[in-house]
Amino acid sequence: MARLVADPDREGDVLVAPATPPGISALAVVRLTGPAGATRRVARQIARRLPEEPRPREAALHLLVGEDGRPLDRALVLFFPAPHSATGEEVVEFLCHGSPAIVGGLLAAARAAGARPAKRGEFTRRALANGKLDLAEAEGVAALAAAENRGAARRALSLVEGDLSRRVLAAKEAILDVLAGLEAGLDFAEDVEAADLLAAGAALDAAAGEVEALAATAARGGARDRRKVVAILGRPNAGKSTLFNALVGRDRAIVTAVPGTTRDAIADTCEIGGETVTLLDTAGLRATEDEVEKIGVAVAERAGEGADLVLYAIDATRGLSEEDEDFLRRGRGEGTLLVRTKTDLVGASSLSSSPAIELSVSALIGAGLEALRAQMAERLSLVEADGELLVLERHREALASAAAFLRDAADLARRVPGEPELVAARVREALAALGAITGETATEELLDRIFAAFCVGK
Ligand SMILES: Nc1nc2c(ncn2[C@@H]2O[C@H](COP(=O)(O)OP(=O)(O)OP(=O)(O)O)[C@@H](O)[C@H]2O)c(=O)[nH]1
Ligand SMILES: [Mg+2]
Repeated sequence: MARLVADPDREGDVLVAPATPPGISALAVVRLTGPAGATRRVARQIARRLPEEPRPREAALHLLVGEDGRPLDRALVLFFPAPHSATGEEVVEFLCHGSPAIVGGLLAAARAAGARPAKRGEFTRRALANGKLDLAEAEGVAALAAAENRGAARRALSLVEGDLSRRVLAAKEAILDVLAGLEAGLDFAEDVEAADLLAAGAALDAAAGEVEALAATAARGGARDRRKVVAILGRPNAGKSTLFNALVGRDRAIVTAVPGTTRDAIADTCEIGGETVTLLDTAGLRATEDEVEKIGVAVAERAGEGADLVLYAIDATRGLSEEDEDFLRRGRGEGTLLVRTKTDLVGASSLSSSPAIELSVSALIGAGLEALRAQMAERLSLVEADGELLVLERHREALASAAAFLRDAADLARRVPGEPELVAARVREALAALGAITGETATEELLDRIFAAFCVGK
Protein backbone atom coordinates (compact mmCIF):
# COMPACT_ATOMS: atom_id res chain seq x y z
CA MET A 1 0.00 0.00 0.00
CA ALA A 2 3.07 2.22 -0.03
CA ARG A 3 1.92 3.93 -3.20
CA LEU A 4 -0.99 5.50 -1.33
CA VAL A 5 1.29 7.73 0.73
CA ALA A 6 0.24 11.37 0.42
CA ASP A 7 3.36 13.41 -0.18
CA PRO A 8 6.24 10.96 0.10
CA ASP A 9 8.78 13.76 0.63
CA ARG A 10 6.84 15.17 3.58
CA GLU A 11 5.86 11.88 5.10
CA GLY A 12 8.11 12.46 8.08
CA ASP A 13 6.40 15.68 9.19
CA VAL A 14 4.61 15.94 12.49
CA LEU A 15 1.11 17.21 11.62
CA VAL A 16 -1.09 19.32 13.88
CA ALA A 17 -4.79 20.13 13.43
CA PRO A 18 -7.88 20.90 15.45
CA ALA A 19 -10.26 17.93 15.27
CA THR A 20 -13.25 19.97 16.40
CA PRO A 21 -14.97 22.89 14.62
CA PRO A 22 -14.02 26.51 15.29
CA GLY A 23 -16.07 28.45 17.83
CA ILE A 24 -16.71 28.32 21.53
CA SER A 25 -17.51 24.95 23.09
CA ALA A 26 -17.01 23.07 26.34
CA LEU A 27 -14.13 21.06 24.92
CA ALA A 28 -11.98 21.07 21.81
CA VAL A 29 -9.50 18.50 20.52
CA VAL A 30 -6.13 19.28 18.96
CA ARG A 31 -4.25 16.33 17.47
CA LEU A 32 -0.65 15.63 16.58
CA THR A 33 0.41 12.75 14.36
CA GLY A 34 3.85 11.83 13.07
CA PRO A 35 6.93 9.68 13.50
CA ALA A 36 7.53 8.04 16.87
CA GLY A 37 9.61 10.27 19.11
CA ALA A 38 9.27 13.42 16.97
CA THR A 39 5.56 13.69 17.79
CA ARG A 40 6.25 13.32 21.51
CA ARG A 41 9.00 15.96 21.29
CA VAL A 42 6.46 18.46 19.92
CA ALA A 43 3.92 17.45 22.59
CA ARG A 44 6.47 17.88 25.37
CA GLN A 45 7.09 21.48 24.31
CA ILE A 46 3.42 22.10 25.08
CA ALA A 47 2.85 19.73 28.02
CA ARG A 48 6.25 20.21 29.64
CA ARG A 49 5.69 17.55 32.31
CA LEU A 50 4.64 14.87 29.82
CA PRO A 51 6.99 11.92 30.45
CA GLU A 52 9.29 10.73 27.69
CA GLU A 53 7.37 7.46 27.73
CA PRO A 54 3.77 8.43 28.55
CA ARG A 55 1.41 5.62 29.45
CA PRO A 56 -0.47 4.61 26.24
CA ARG A 57 -4.15 5.62 25.98
CA GLU A 58 -4.28 6.97 29.54
CA ALA A 59 -5.70 10.43 30.02
CA ALA A 60 -3.52 12.62 32.25
CA LEU A 61 -4.08 16.23 33.28
CA HIS A 62 -1.31 18.61 32.21
CA LEU A 63 -0.56 22.30 32.21
CA LEU A 64 -0.27 23.36 28.58
CA VAL A 65 1.94 26.29 27.63
CA GLY A 66 2.01 28.47 24.54
CA GLU A 67 4.97 29.20 22.27
CA ASP A 68 6.12 31.88 24.71
CA GLY A 69 6.19 29.31 27.51
CA ARG A 70 3.31 30.94 29.38
CA PRO A 71 0.33 28.88 30.60
CA LEU A 72 -2.53 28.36 28.10
CA ASP A 73 -4.79 25.77 29.66
CA ARG A 74 -4.95 22.80 32.00
CA ALA A 75 -6.17 19.89 29.93
CA LEU A 76 -6.17 16.15 29.34
CA VAL A 77 -3.42 14.70 27.18
CA LEU A 78 -3.70 11.30 25.51
CA PHE A 79 -0.82 9.37 24.00
CA PHE A 80 -1.30 6.68 21.33
CA PRO A 81 1.90 4.86 20.36
CA ALA A 82 2.26 3.57 16.79
CA PRO A 83 0.71 1.56 15.30
CA HIS A 84 -2.27 1.54 17.66
CA SER A 85 -3.69 4.94 16.72
CA ALA A 86 -6.14 6.42 14.26
CA THR A 87 -3.39 7.18 11.75
CA GLY A 88 -1.17 4.20 12.53
CA GLU A 89 1.55 6.68 13.57
CA GLU A 90 2.36 8.10 16.98
CA VAL A 91 -0.54 10.35 17.99
CA VAL A 92 -0.95 12.83 20.84
CA GLU A 93 -4.34 14.41 21.56
CA PHE A 94 -5.01 17.48 23.68
CA LEU A 95 -8.54 17.68 25.09
CA CYS A 96 -8.51 21.37 25.91
CA HIS A 97 -11.18 23.89 26.80
CA GLY A 98 -13.13 24.96 23.73
CA SER A 99 -11.94 28.51 23.33
CA PRO A 100 -10.64 29.66 19.95
CA ALA A 101 -7.83 31.44 21.80
CA ILE A 102 -6.67 28.21 23.46
CA VAL A 103 -6.98 26.16 20.26
CA GLY A 104 -5.13 28.88 18.31
CA GLY A 105 -2.47 29.05 21.02
CA LEU A 106 -1.94 25.27 20.92
CA LEU A 107 -1.64 25.30 17.13
CA ALA A 108 0.92 28.11 17.27
CA ALA A 109 2.87 26.33 20.02
CA ALA A 110 2.90 23.08 18.01
CA ARG A 111 4.09 24.95 14.91
CA ALA A 112 6.82 26.66 16.90
CA ALA A 113 7.89 23.22 18.14
CA GLY A 114 8.22 21.97 14.56
CA ALA A 115 4.79 20.60 13.62
CA ARG A 116 3.14 21.48 10.31
CA PRO A 117 -0.59 22.35 10.00
CA ALA A 118 -2.37 19.39 8.39
CA LYS A 119 -4.09 19.73 5.06
CA ARG A 120 -7.64 18.55 4.46
CA GLY A 121 -7.95 14.82 5.00
CA GLU A 122 -4.26 14.43 5.72
CA PHE A 123 -4.80 12.50 8.96
CA THR A 124 -7.02 10.00 7.14
CA ARG A 125 -4.58 9.85 4.24
CA ARG A 126 -1.85 8.77 6.61
CA ALA A 127 -4.20 6.16 8.08
CA LEU A 128 -4.74 4.94 4.53
CA ALA A 129 -1.01 4.82 3.86
CA ASN A 130 -0.51 2.79 7.04
CA GLY A 131 -3.22 0.30 6.13
CA LYS A 132 -5.49 1.41 9.00
CA LEU A 133 -8.41 1.59 6.58
CA ASP A 134 -9.00 1.36 2.85
CA LEU A 135 -10.20 4.07 0.50
CA ALA A 136 -13.91 3.20 0.69
CA GLU A 137 -13.70 3.19 4.49
CA ALA A 138 -11.91 6.56 4.40
CA GLU A 139 -14.73 7.96 2.28
CA GLY A 140 -17.10 6.57 4.90
CA VAL A 141 -15.27 8.63 7.55
CA ALA A 142 -15.92 11.80 5.52
CA ALA A 143 -19.56 10.82 4.94
CA LEU A 144 -19.99 10.12 8.64
CA ALA A 145 -18.65 13.54 9.63
CA ALA A 146 -21.01 15.13 7.08
CA ALA A 147 -24.10 13.00 7.86
CA GLU A 148 -27.10 15.26 8.25
CA ASN A 149 -29.41 12.69 9.81
CA ARG A 150 -29.42 9.31 11.56
CA GLY A 151 -30.07 7.30 8.40
CA ALA A 152 -27.14 8.87 6.58
CA ALA A 153 -24.94 8.35 9.64
CA ARG A 154 -25.87 4.67 9.86
CA ARG A 155 -25.11 4.05 6.20
CA ALA A 156 -21.82 5.95 6.43
CA LEU A 157 -20.86 3.90 9.47
CA SER A 158 -21.42 0.70 7.52
CA LEU A 159 -18.96 2.04 4.93
CA VAL A 160 -16.44 2.86 7.68
CA GLU A 161 -16.89 -0.62 9.12
CA GLY A 162 -15.98 -2.09 5.76
CA ASP A 163 -19.29 -3.65 4.69
CA LEU A 164 -18.79 -2.55 1.07
CA SER A 165 -15.06 -3.31 1.11
CA ARG A 166 -15.69 -6.85 2.34
CA ARG A 167 -18.18 -7.58 -0.44
CA VAL A 168 -15.86 -6.08 -3.05
CA LEU A 169 -12.96 -8.17 -1.71
CA ALA A 170 -15.09 -11.33 -1.79
CA ALA A 171 -15.98 -10.64 -5.43
CA LYS A 172 -12.31 -10.03 -6.19
CA GLU A 173 -11.30 -13.33 -4.57
CA ALA A 174 -13.71 -15.24 -6.79
CA ILE A 175 -12.45 -13.41 -9.88
CA LEU A 176 -8.81 -13.95 -8.93
CA ASP A 177 -9.48 -17.71 -8.72
CA VAL A 178 -10.77 -17.68 -12.28
CA LEU A 179 -7.84 -15.59 -13.43
CA ALA A 180 -5.37 -17.94 -11.73
CA GLY A 181 -6.91 -20.87 -13.60
CA LEU A 182 -6.70 -19.03 -16.91
CA GLU A 183 -3.11 -17.95 -16.35
CA ALA A 184 -2.00 -21.44 -15.31
CA GLY A 185 -3.43 -22.69 -18.61
CA LEU A 186 -1.63 -19.97 -20.51
CA ASP A 187 1.71 -20.80 -18.93
CA PHE A 188 1.75 -24.57 -19.04
CA ALA A 189 -0.27 -25.68 -22.04
CA GLU A 190 -0.34 -24.80 -25.69
CA ASP A 191 -4.05 -24.20 -25.56
CA VAL A 192 -6.52 -24.07 -22.72
CA GLU A 193 -9.21 -26.74 -22.90
CA ALA A 194 -12.53 -25.49 -24.25
CA ALA A 195 -14.28 -27.04 -21.26
CA ASP A 196 -12.08 -25.04 -18.87
CA LEU A 197 -12.96 -21.86 -20.72
CA LEU A 198 -16.66 -22.67 -20.50
CA ALA A 199 -16.33 -23.20 -16.76
CA ALA A 200 -14.44 -19.90 -16.47
CA GLY A 201 -17.25 -18.19 -18.40
CA ALA A 202 -19.85 -19.49 -15.95
CA ALA A 203 -17.78 -18.37 -12.95
CA LEU A 204 -17.30 -14.92 -14.50
CA ASP A 205 -21.04 -14.59 -15.09
CA ALA A 206 -21.65 -15.44 -11.45
CA ALA A 207 -19.10 -12.83 -10.36
CA ALA A 208 -20.70 -10.27 -12.68
CA GLY A 209 -24.06 -11.06 -11.05
CA GLU A 210 -22.64 -10.35 -7.58
CA VAL A 211 -21.08 -7.08 -8.72
CA GLU A 212 -24.33 -6.04 -10.43
CA ALA A 213 -26.22 -6.79 -7.22
CA LEU A 214 -23.87 -4.48 -5.35
CA ALA A 215 -24.41 -1.79 -7.99
CA ALA A 216 -28.19 -2.21 -7.58
CA THR A 217 -27.81 -1.58 -3.83
CA ALA A 218 -26.04 1.58 -4.91
CA ALA A 219 -29.04 2.65 -6.97
CA ARG A 220 -31.35 2.18 -3.98
CA GLY A 221 -29.02 4.14 -1.73
CA GLY A 222 -29.09 6.93 -4.30
CA ALA A 223 -32.89 7.15 -4.20
CA ARG A 224 -32.65 7.92 -0.49
CA ASP A 225 -30.10 10.60 -1.14
CA ARG A 226 -32.73 12.73 -2.87
CA ARG A 227 -34.53 14.66 -0.19
CA LYS A 228 -38.28 13.95 -0.08
CA VAL A 229 -40.77 16.84 -0.10
CA VAL A 230 -43.97 16.90 1.96
CA ALA A 231 -46.54 19.70 1.49
CA ILE A 232 -49.25 20.56 4.02
CA LEU A 233 -52.44 21.64 2.25
CA GLY A 234 -56.01 22.36 3.36
CA ARG A 235 -58.69 25.00 3.82
CA PRO A 236 -57.82 28.31 5.54
CA ASN A 237 -57.57 28.01 9.32
CA ALA A 238 -57.40 24.21 9.20
CA GLY A 239 -54.34 24.26 11.50
CA LYS A 240 -51.70 23.75 8.80
CA SER A 241 -49.16 26.20 10.17
CA THR A 242 -49.59 24.87 13.70
CA LEU A 243 -48.96 21.34 12.42
CA PHE A 244 -46.00 22.57 10.36
CA ASN A 245 -44.44 24.22 13.41
CA ALA A 246 -44.96 21.09 15.50
CA LEU A 247 -43.26 18.89 12.88
CA VAL A 248 -40.26 21.17 12.33
CA GLY A 249 -39.98 21.71 16.07
CA ARG A 250 -40.03 25.52 16.22
CA ASP A 251 -42.31 28.49 15.59
CA ARG A 252 -41.36 28.95 11.97
CA ALA A 253 -44.75 29.95 10.49
CA ILE A 254 -47.13 32.62 11.79
CA VAL A 255 -50.27 31.21 13.43
CA THR A 256 -53.40 33.32 14.02
CA ALA A 257 -57.12 32.70 14.27
CA VAL A 258 -57.58 34.74 11.09
CA PRO A 259 -58.29 32.51 8.06
CA GLY A 260 -55.81 33.32 5.32
CA THR A 261 -52.82 33.97 7.58
CA THR A 262 -50.28 32.11 5.49
CA ARG A 263 -49.85 33.67 2.07
CA ASP A 264 -46.63 32.18 0.73
CA ALA A 265 -45.20 28.67 0.80
CA ILE A 266 -42.78 28.25 3.73
CA ALA A 267 -40.10 25.56 3.67
CA ASP A 268 -38.21 23.94 6.52
CA THR A 269 -36.91 20.48 7.33
CA CYS A 270 -37.81 17.73 9.74
CA GLU A 271 -36.52 14.22 10.38
CA ILE A 272 -38.78 11.37 9.25
CA GLY A 273 -37.68 7.74 9.50
CA GLY A 274 -34.16 8.92 10.25
CA GLU A 275 -33.99 10.97 7.04
CA THR A 276 -34.16 14.71 6.50
CA VAL A 277 -37.36 15.71 4.71
CA THR A 278 -38.39 19.11 3.30
CA LEU A 279 -41.72 20.25 4.72
CA LEU A 280 -43.83 22.98 3.05
CA ASP A 281 -46.52 25.03 4.75
CA THR A 282 -48.92 26.66 2.29
CA ALA A 283 -51.74 29.18 1.99
CA GLY A 284 -55.22 27.84 2.79
CA LEU A 285 -57.12 26.75 -0.33
CA ARG A 286 -60.16 28.86 -1.12
CA ALA A 287 -61.68 30.91 -3.92
CA THR A 288 -60.75 34.51 -3.22
CA GLU A 289 -60.64 37.92 -4.87
CA ASP A 290 -57.61 39.01 -2.84
CA GLU A 291 -54.75 39.29 -5.29
CA VAL A 292 -52.00 38.22 -2.90
CA GLU A 293 -53.98 35.30 -1.52
CA LYS A 294 -54.91 34.16 -5.03
CA ILE A 295 -51.24 33.80 -5.91
CA GLY A 296 -50.66 32.02 -2.60
CA VAL A 297 -53.37 29.47 -3.40
CA ALA A 298 -51.84 28.84 -6.83
CA VAL A 299 -48.43 28.35 -5.17
CA ALA A 300 -50.01 25.91 -2.69
CA GLU A 301 -51.58 23.86 -5.48
CA ARG A 302 -48.29 23.68 -7.33
CA ALA A 303 -46.50 22.66 -4.12
CA GLY A 304 -49.05 19.87 -3.72
CA GLU A 305 -48.47 18.64 -7.26
CA GLY A 306 -44.69 18.63 -6.87
CA ALA A 307 -44.61 16.98 -3.44
CA ASP A 308 -43.85 13.33 -2.72
CA LEU A 309 -46.62 13.40 -0.12
CA VAL A 310 -49.44 15.81 0.75
CA LEU A 311 -50.72 16.10 4.30
CA TYR A 312 -54.26 17.34 3.78
CA ALA A 313 -55.42 19.05 6.99
CA ILE A 314 -59.09 18.95 7.98
CA ASP A 315 -60.33 20.92 10.98
CA ALA A 316 -62.00 18.39 13.31
CA THR A 317 -64.44 21.01 14.55
CA ARG A 318 -65.73 21.50 11.02
CA GLY A 319 -65.28 18.15 9.32
CA LEU A 320 -64.98 17.60 5.60
CA SER A 321 -66.34 20.54 3.63
CA GLU A 322 -67.59 20.44 0.08
CA GLU A 323 -64.38 22.15 -1.03
CA ASP A 324 -62.33 19.46 0.72
CA GLU A 325 -64.30 16.72 -1.05
CA ASP A 326 -63.76 18.58 -4.29
CA PHE A 327 -60.03 18.79 -3.82
CA LEU A 328 -59.79 15.17 -2.81
CA ARG A 329 -61.83 14.01 -5.80
CA ARG A 330 -59.42 15.74 -8.14
CA GLY A 331 -56.87 14.20 -5.83
CA ARG A 332 -53.79 12.18 -6.02
CA GLY A 333 -54.87 9.15 -3.98
CA GLU A 334 -51.78 7.34 -2.73
CA GLY A 335 -49.81 10.53 -2.39
CA THR A 336 -52.24 12.17 0.07
CA LEU A 337 -52.64 11.59 3.77
CA LEU A 338 -55.85 13.00 5.32
CA VAL A 339 -55.08 14.47 8.71
CA ARG A 340 -57.80 15.60 11.08
CA THR A 341 -56.47 18.48 13.16
CA LYS A 342 -57.42 20.15 16.48
CA THR A 343 -58.75 16.92 18.00
CA ASP A 344 -58.34 18.41 21.47
CA LEU A 345 -61.44 20.49 20.67
CA VAL A 346 -63.76 17.59 19.87
CA GLY A 347 -65.03 14.68 21.97
CA ALA A 348 -63.52 11.25 21.47
CA SER A 349 -66.89 9.99 20.19
CA SER A 350 -66.77 12.03 17.00
CA LEU A 351 -63.24 10.99 16.12
CA SER A 352 -64.13 8.31 13.63
CA SER A 353 -66.95 10.15 11.88
CA SER A 354 -65.45 10.13 8.40
CA PRO A 355 -64.04 6.91 7.01
CA ALA A 356 -61.76 8.93 4.73
CA ILE A 357 -59.77 10.38 7.65
CA GLU A 358 -56.57 8.50 8.14
CA LEU A 359 -55.05 10.15 11.19
CA SER A 360 -56.05 12.48 13.97
CA VAL A 361 -53.70 14.94 15.60
CA SER A 362 -53.68 17.89 17.90
CA ALA A 363 -50.58 19.85 17.04
CA LEU A 364 -51.40 22.18 19.93
CA ILE A 365 -51.01 19.51 22.61
CA GLY A 366 -48.75 17.27 20.53
CA ALA A 367 -51.16 14.33 20.31
CA GLY A 368 -50.95 11.88 17.43
CA LEU A 369 -47.73 13.32 16.03
CA GLU A 370 -45.71 10.11 16.50
CA ALA A 371 -48.30 8.11 14.58
CA LEU A 372 -48.28 10.79 11.90
CA ARG A 373 -44.49 10.65 11.59
CA ALA A 374 -44.64 6.86 11.33
CA GLN A 375 -47.29 7.09 8.59
CA MET A 376 -45.22 9.67 6.74
CA ALA A 377 -42.17 7.40 6.89
CA GLU A 378 -44.28 4.53 5.55
CA ARG A 379 -45.72 6.56 2.66
CA LEU A 380 -42.33 8.02 1.76
CA SER A 381 -40.67 4.57 1.92
CA LEU A 382 -38.32 5.86 4.58
CA VAL A 383 -38.89 3.04 7.04
CA GLU A 384 -35.48 2.35 8.50
CA ALA A 385 -33.94 -0.76 7.00
CA ASP A 386 -31.04 -2.72 8.44
CA GLY A 387 -28.02 -3.70 6.42
CA GLU A 388 -28.26 -0.84 3.97
CA LEU A 389 -24.99 -0.02 2.29
CA LEU A 390 -23.75 3.42 1.50
CA VAL A 391 -22.39 3.36 -2.02
CA LEU A 392 -21.05 6.60 -3.42
CA GLU A 393 -21.30 7.66 -7.05
CA ARG A 394 -17.62 6.81 -7.49
CA HIS A 395 -18.24 3.26 -6.25
CA ARG A 396 -21.31 2.93 -8.45
CA GLU A 397 -19.29 3.81 -11.56
CA ALA A 398 -16.48 1.40 -10.64
CA LEU A 399 -18.97 -1.43 -10.00
CA ALA A 400 -20.75 -0.82 -13.30
CA SER A 401 -17.49 -0.81 -15.20
CA ALA A 402 -16.26 -3.99 -13.46
CA ALA A 403 -19.55 -5.76 -14.22
CA ALA A 404 -19.30 -4.78 -17.90
CA PHE A 405 -15.73 -6.15 -18.16
CA LEU A 406 -16.82 -9.39 -16.47
CA ARG A 407 -19.79 -9.92 -18.83
CA ASP A 408 -17.48 -9.20 -21.75
CA ALA A 409 -14.93 -11.69 -20.43
CA ALA A 410 -17.65 -14.32 -19.95
CA ASP A 411 -18.82 -13.86 -23.57
CA LEU A 412 -15.27 -14.18 -24.86
CA ALA A 413 -14.76 -17.34 -22.80
CA ARG A 414 -17.66 -19.02 -24.60
CA ARG A 415 -16.24 -18.25 -28.06
CA VAL A 416 -14.80 -21.02 -30.25
CA PRO A 417 -11.92 -21.16 -30.81
CA GLY A 418 -11.12 -19.84 -27.35
CA GLU A 419 -8.80 -16.92 -26.80
CA PRO A 420 -7.86 -17.17 -23.14
CA GLU A 421 -5.44 -14.19 -23.31
CA LEU A 422 -8.31 -11.89 -24.29
CA VAL A 423 -10.48 -13.28 -21.49
CA ALA A 424 -7.69 -12.79 -18.97
CA ALA A 425 -7.11 -9.21 -20.14
CA ARG A 426 -10.78 -8.32 -19.58
CA VAL A 427 -10.73 -9.98 -16.16
CA ARG A 428 -7.70 -7.89 -15.18
CA GLU A 429 -9.59 -4.74 -16.22
CA ALA A 430 -12.49 -5.79 -13.99
CA LEU A 431 -10.11 -6.34 -11.07
CA ALA A 432 -8.56 -2.91 -11.59
CA ALA A 433 -12.01 -1.29 -11.53
CA LEU A 434 -12.87 -3.06 -8.27
CA GLY A 435 -9.46 -2.20 -6.82
CA ALA A 436 -10.19 1.51 -7.31
CA ILE A 437 -13.05 1.21 -4.81
CA THR A 438 -10.84 0.02 -1.96
CA GLY A 439 -7.89 2.05 -3.19
CA GLU A 440 -5.28 -0.48 -4.33
CA THR A 441 -5.48 0.82 -7.88
CA ALA A 442 -6.39 4.43 -7.07
CA THR A 443 -4.21 7.10 -8.67
CA GLU A 444 -2.70 10.07 -6.81
CA GLU A 445 -5.07 12.41 -8.69
CA LEU A 446 -8.07 10.43 -7.50
CA LEU A 447 -6.79 10.48 -3.92
CA ASP A 448 -6.19 14.24 -4.13
CA ARG A 449 -9.74 14.76 -5.38
CA ILE A 450 -11.28 12.60 -2.67
CA PHE A 451 -9.32 14.09 0.21
CA ALA A 452 -9.87 17.68 -0.93
CA ALA A 453 -13.48 17.21 0.22
CA PHE A 454 -12.44 16.22 3.77
CA CYS A 455 -12.35 18.57 6.74
CA VAL A 456 -9.05 19.67 8.23
CA GLY A 457 -8.21 17.46 11.19
CA LYS A 458 -9.82 14.37 9.65
N1 LIG B 1 -57.25 23.94 20.04
C1 LIG B 1 -56.46 23.87 18.97
N2 LIG B 1 -56.33 24.93 18.16
C2 LIG B 1 -55.55 24.82 17.08
C3 LIG B 1 -54.84 23.64 16.76
N3 LIG B 1 -54.16 23.83 15.62
C4 LIG B 1 -54.42 25.10 15.23
N4 LIG B 1 -55.27 25.71 16.11
C5 LIG B 1 -55.78 27.08 16.04
O1 LIG B 1 -56.43 27.28 14.81
C6 LIG B 1 -56.18 28.59 14.30
C7 LIG B 1 -55.57 28.49 12.91
O2 LIG B 1 -54.33 27.81 12.98
P1 LIG B 1 -53.24 27.92 11.84
O3 LIG B 1 -52.20 26.91 12.17
O4 LIG B 1 -52.81 29.31 11.65
O5 LIG B 1 -54.08 27.44 10.59
P2 LIG B 1 -53.68 27.47 9.06
O6 LIG B 1 -54.31 26.30 8.43
O7 LIG B 1 -52.22 27.63 8.91
O8 LIG B 1 -54.41 28.78 8.57
P3 LIG B 1 -54.12 29.68 7.27
O9 LIG B 1 -52.67 29.99 7.24
O10 LIG B 1 -54.94 30.89 7.54
O11 LIG B 1 -54.58 28.90 6.11
C8 LIG B 1 -55.23 29.24 15.30
O12 LIG B 1 -56.02 30.04 16.15
C9 LIG B 1 -54.65 28.07 16.05
O13 LIG B 1 -54.26 28.39 17.35
C10 LIG B 1 -55.00 22.52 17.66
O14 LIG B 1 -54.44 21.43 17.47
N5 LIG B 1 -55.82 22.70 18.72
MG1 LIG C 1 -51.11 29.02 7.99
